[in-house]
Amino acid sequence: MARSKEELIAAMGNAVLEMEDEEAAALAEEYVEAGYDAMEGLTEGLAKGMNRAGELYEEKEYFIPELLLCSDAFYGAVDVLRPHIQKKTDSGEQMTAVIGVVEGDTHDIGKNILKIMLETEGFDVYDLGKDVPTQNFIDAAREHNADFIGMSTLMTTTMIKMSEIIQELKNNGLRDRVVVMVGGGPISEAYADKIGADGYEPDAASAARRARELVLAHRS
Ligand code: B12
Repeated sequence: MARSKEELIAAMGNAVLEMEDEEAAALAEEYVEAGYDAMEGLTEGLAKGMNRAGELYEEKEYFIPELLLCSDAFYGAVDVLRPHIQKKTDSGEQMTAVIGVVEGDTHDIGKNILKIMLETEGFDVYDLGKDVPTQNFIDAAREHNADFIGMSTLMTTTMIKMSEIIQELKNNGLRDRVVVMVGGGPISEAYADKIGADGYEPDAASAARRARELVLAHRS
């Protein structure tokens, strides 16, 4: 008998957690073939499995090699789901985002989820990758005439780079042209306010929705 959406979502999360890359991809195939919602499979299944792996790392049950294998399983299954994620095409607005993980930080799983969510909300996304020098954010914002800049960091030691980028946007006369959001584990609304960002959200789905609202409000 075909498995229910909830069963497959739970199984995908477990496959990520258990580092079973082939199983995770096969479950994702079964999930999309059954016609279930791909976005929900990503946020409720795969991402939750990755978050749980993060908790096990904090509890010293998993270590870096395990996390890398979990992220391999995560990405393999994301590749299966990604073409099936519905984009909002009704907006009619053309919006451009530049995103990246700040210099010194190579944690990019959250940023990669943000990219998918922003595309879903109708943004054209230029992804600068991880460990991105400040100047690259400035150059990309200018080159692509960005409406939105999203910066990510998971480490307290690299948070300062976000403030540096905002300062450089000001120095280059670009700050008023773009909406800036910040996110990642150690970031908070209070920190976003302190450094003069326009917003913060704790997860990528709400971040992308807020990005869209802020960009449209900024234009009007
Ligand atoms: C997975 C992981 C790794 C993986 C990263 C794989 C990869 N490609 O990303 C590996 C194993 C490589 C790794 C390496 C290291 N790690 Co690590 N890692 C983690 C871990 C366990 C989970 C992070 C994660 O992926 N979470 C899942 C994703 C989905 O969540 P997320 O990134 O927060 O993203 C969500 C939101 O924050 C939001 N979001 C993200 N970006 C943005 C941006 C915007 C604009 C918005 C609005 C929202 C938003 O949306 C996302 C989805 O909903 C965390 C601990 C933890 N529980 O967070 C430690 C952690 C971040 N790592 C840590 C450390 C120290 C390291 C290392 C230095 C370890 C070492 N000694 O080598 C290296 C880093 C090297 C470097 N310079 O970058 C520390 C950081 C401590 C600190 N100073 O703050 C942590 C907190 C663990 C700890 N408690 O010590 N790590």
